[in-house]
Amino acid sequence: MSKPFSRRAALRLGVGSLAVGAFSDLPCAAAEAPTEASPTARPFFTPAKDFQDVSRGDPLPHRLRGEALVKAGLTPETWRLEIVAEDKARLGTPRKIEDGSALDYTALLSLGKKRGVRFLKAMQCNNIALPLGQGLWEGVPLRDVLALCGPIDEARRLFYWGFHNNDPKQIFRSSLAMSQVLDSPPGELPALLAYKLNGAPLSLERGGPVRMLVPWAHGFKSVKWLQKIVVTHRYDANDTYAEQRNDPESYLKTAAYFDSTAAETFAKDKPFLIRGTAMVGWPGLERVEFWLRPDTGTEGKLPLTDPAWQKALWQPAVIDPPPSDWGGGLPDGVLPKDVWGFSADGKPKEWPLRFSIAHWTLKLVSLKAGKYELRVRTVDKNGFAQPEPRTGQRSGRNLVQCKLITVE
Ligand SMILES: Nc1nc2c(c(=O)[nH]1)N[C@H]1C(S)=C(S)[C@@H](COP(=O)(O)O)O[C@H]1N2
Ligand SMILES: [Mo]
Repeated sequence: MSKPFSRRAALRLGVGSLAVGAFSDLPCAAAEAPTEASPTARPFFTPAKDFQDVSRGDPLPHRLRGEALVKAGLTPETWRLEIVAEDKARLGTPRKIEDGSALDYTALLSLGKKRGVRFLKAMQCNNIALPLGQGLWEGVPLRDVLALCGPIDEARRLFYWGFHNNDPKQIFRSSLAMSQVLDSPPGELPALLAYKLNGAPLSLERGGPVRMLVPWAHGFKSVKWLQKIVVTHRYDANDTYAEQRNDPESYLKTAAYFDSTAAETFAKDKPFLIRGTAMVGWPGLERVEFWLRPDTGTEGKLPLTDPAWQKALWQPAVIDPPPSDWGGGLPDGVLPKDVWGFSADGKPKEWPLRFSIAHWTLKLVSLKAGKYELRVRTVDKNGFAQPEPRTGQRSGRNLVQCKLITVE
């Protein structure tokens, strides 16, 4: 586990205190809290069309138009969700296309009027470092939809997939344990069927009319163009991504990323800002911190076994406060009152919120001319710093990034 830069470490390095600005005679730098308004000017929500897209299909379901879209059941009028049982599992009232009992969009939205949940979430792919986009999502808990089909017997997992051009080879599947679906703790975000993003109906590009949304997990659990749910007696995950050496549950990890890892040059004697994003995973975010040292000429490569990691001097970065204008195309730029994690006065109960991002900023001052390696990392609320203790990257990219900086 990682401790914050300690008094003992300070003494070892010959610096008496942690006071900001105390580092000017190290080869490193001093950090100051940024004062400019600019760091918060970054839009917090991503417009739906600007999310990085991770979609399979030939043709891609979100490229279908007109009659093809109607045939695919991907318009609000034609969308249907089948909910059936397989194997030994049983459902009291399965919902099938063939007998007209499949759930439709109107029924889902009217359930949403009673049970709907609004919440912030960043979509992050386990194979891509930076989150793909973040928004205000709205949907209805999967458990409330399933309750329409009860009683449920002998079901251990729930499998689901979406439109796939009616070609079995194109199915993109995911799954949840029945207890993850039915027994999520009250007050915690459940798995949902999402039909709105940033106050607008969920676009086809983002998986509309309805997509699965698993708030705590990497993107592959959040299947787009959702059309089929199967409760099963099987106990194993059948996720398409489970074949890629990752953890099929894939809870989001806490990690910091530079907005750009590209090498940059700055003018001496002028403070400069470095910005980035922190993903707040299941273990929450305690702090973001940085380590600056003279360039060692390895293009920023530093094996995890290198003793330099143990001696690193980590200093705090500044996490941006909640924005007042959330951006992203939200009507009037204002959050609705009933967003998960916010109190009645419209303020978040804690910041940053789990499963969403925080922006962070570094303001570096008093740097001597030279070349530097800059690294940032998060420490989660369990006291674990990136990437410890897990170094494999198949279940989320959380290696400590490095950015090369030249001051001249
Ligand atoms: N039907 C379907 N759903 C899918 C995918 C897909 O290829 N097909 N890709 C998944 C993966 S791997 C990710 S990371 C997210 C990306 O969501 P986005 O395209 O809305 O950013 O969607 C998930 N849902
Ligand atoms: Mo993904």
